[in-house]
Amino acid sequence: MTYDNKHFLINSPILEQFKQKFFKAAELIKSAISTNVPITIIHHADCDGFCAGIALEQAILPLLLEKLGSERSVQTLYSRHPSKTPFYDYADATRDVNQFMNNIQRFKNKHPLVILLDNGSTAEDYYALKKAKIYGATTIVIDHHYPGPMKEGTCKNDPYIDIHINPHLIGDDGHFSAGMLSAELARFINHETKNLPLIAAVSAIADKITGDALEQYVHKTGKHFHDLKRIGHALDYEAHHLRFNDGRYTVADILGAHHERQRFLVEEINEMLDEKISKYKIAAKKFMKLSKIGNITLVELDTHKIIPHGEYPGPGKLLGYTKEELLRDQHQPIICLGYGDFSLTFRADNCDFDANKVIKHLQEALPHAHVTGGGHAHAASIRFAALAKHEVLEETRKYIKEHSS
Ligand SMILES: [Mn+2]
Repeated sequence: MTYDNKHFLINSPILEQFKQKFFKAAELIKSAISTNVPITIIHHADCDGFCAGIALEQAILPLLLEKLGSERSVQTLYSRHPSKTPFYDYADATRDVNQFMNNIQRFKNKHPLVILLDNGSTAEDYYALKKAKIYGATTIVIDHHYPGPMKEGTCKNDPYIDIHINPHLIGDDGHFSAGMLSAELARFINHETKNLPLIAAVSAIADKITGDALEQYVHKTGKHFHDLKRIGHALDYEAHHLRFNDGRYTVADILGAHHERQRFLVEEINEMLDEKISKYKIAAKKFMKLSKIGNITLVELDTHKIIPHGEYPGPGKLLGYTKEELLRDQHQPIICLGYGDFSLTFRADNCDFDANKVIKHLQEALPHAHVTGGGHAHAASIRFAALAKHEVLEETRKYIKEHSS
């Protein structure tokens, strides 16, 4: 197999360590296209997930169209599904297996290639992944969430993943979003894919990624950080309303496919959102509880009682805005807990807080609370038995007091 391009968009020693995996993933996707293997992309329905999905879609669709000759035929062999959960949900895997088994029976389709983006690495993906695999799907996972305990660069889900790209597997955390990794892969699949640095940068800013890699993408876009952030904000709002729809046209427009529509979808929508969010911030400020643990500011907020269920922004975003509002300087240590009746969201900055360790502790200390979930060290969310809410909160405060500096 030859490649149109052997280099990444940016210089990154971390990406270099993965290069062979990127080549293999590109090869697998290209060979799926040339041998009529159906391709299903599943991605988290947030800004990062959509960016990852659109990057690969824009690389794959032109090649599929060239191979099959008509948009109609493309639609029989390609689909993309946003996932409301930040993991491959068992319900979604059930839908996918049912669909592809039907298509194998009815249309003599081949077993599909399932590509999971911004999803797929964590313990919560395990059963869904295994289900797709035992029914014959080939799977690629591009994720940046913590995959749980690792041994020699592999994790629990690996027996059910054909190619697994996740920076955690080589000991890196926080410098790559799924959108960045997917933009790089998109280029290896189809080097004519447009807007990739912008897609990478927007996804990363939305996911609070920092570091040299992000700076290189931002530089390549020729745009200001602030403008890229607003594109991400608009995309996040679009994703919220798309729910289970793939947003093939509007998301691509937000990311620069159509300038006039982009102006509406990004500029006007951001103005409206700024106003809406500033009102929610006033409410958050009034109802949050502040305390001090050493030099850390601890913020607690009943996020679910400020914004009506299902409206934008969701509890995690609201907590993020509250945190930004409280950060007087960029070095101030802060931990925010946003709770509902059976969920808790963590956001932290400038302290060595690791939400995944808190979660592990809660699971051991309160087995009856049925704590599930995870995410990143500084941004994660869990669910628990509603009856255990007070205990979960109390144990979390206790843990933070004992472990934070
Ligand atoms: Mn992400």
